[in-house]
Amino acid sequence: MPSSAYAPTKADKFAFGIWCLQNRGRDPFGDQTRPELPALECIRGLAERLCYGFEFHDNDIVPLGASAAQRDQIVRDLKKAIDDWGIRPTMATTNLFYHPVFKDGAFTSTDPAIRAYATQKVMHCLDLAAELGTEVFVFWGGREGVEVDASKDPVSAAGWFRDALNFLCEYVLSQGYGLKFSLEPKPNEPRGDLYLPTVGSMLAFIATLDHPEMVGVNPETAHIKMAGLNPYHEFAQALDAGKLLDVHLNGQKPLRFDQDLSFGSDDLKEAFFTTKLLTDHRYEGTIGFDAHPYRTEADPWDFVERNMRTYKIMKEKVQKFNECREIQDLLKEIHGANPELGGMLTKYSVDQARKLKEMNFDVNALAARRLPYERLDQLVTELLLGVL
Ligand code: GCO
Ligand code: MN
Repeated sequence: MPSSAYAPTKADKFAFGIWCLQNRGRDPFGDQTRPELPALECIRGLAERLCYGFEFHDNDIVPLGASAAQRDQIVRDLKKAIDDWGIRPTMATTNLFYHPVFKDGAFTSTDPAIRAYATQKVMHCLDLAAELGTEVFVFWGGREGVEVDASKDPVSAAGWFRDALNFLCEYVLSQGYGLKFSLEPKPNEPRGDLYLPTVGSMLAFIATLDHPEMVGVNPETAHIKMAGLNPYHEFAQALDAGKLLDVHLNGQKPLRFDQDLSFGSDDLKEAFFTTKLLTDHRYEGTIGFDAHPYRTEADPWDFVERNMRTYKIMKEKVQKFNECREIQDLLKEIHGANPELGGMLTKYSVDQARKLKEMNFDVNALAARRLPYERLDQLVTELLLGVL
């Protein structure tokens, strides 16, 4: 297969956080290993590689403390660049974690002034997002958590978080912005424990908001694996709830610090099933990557290219899976038992309940059915190894 077969196109809807490209290779034990690229250079590089969009924090674009005039000039330059280069600002988010003011949380700080400041900072970022034509607005609660449980009651913290989101939903509505919120769960890091650690916790929390219809979830592979969970299942839960507004794809070894590896670099099978989920269910949002280049890289461009390329290769593998005769025959067999009972539980009625209670099941016969999963899984392995 020629290498160009996997070249990205705008129709793939790939997007990268510009903070991923700006990453300087700093970690808690070592200094930066490469220079930080200016935002516009990141955006131009993405556009040149036919990336559909970019994602940004307010302060990736407008430095904290910039004057109104400076902000306006930056936004004018950015708008021109976006038009000239044909790339979209697909997702915006607020940096509520870097400045020391957020050292004990933003919306969940014990200080009402800090909660108010955080909310005000988001309002400015919402204005920016609306002005640039962004559709999805993410909240990643990087500092919304604790090390010391004695310091605050998690129920109060959830209430403060809820108040802020309700307030901000009303702000979006009152301004007539067409923005949707998307909450990004993470179990820990940089805090010892973060509130709302999984897709399930986010979905339950969203149901308690005043405008749940405005709020979805932005799951990230690495965050899921840090909790030891299965990304395919977590993404699926958000999708099943109609809440998968956007995604952060990357790679991660389970139960470790946040590694932010490239998509598929750690676990090809997981990358395959994530791609399969998004493809089979016709997910229409952007394919966002939130990872960073290895600390040993001099620039981010091999990193950018490999993430998109792996996704496209996986998409081809998904098509092969769906067309492979042996796989499909096995699936037909696996799903083919007792078709006459398939609709048994889809609609309740008194009659149906009586009928069910009166049924006799030959459980030994049911238990005896062959489920050829060794062969099925081997076929997936061979597909991924390129020999199928
Ligand atoms: C992380 C997060 C962040 C957020 C981003 C949006 O590093 O754990 O993934 O990258 O996605 O900052 O706020
Ligand atoms: Mn992320």
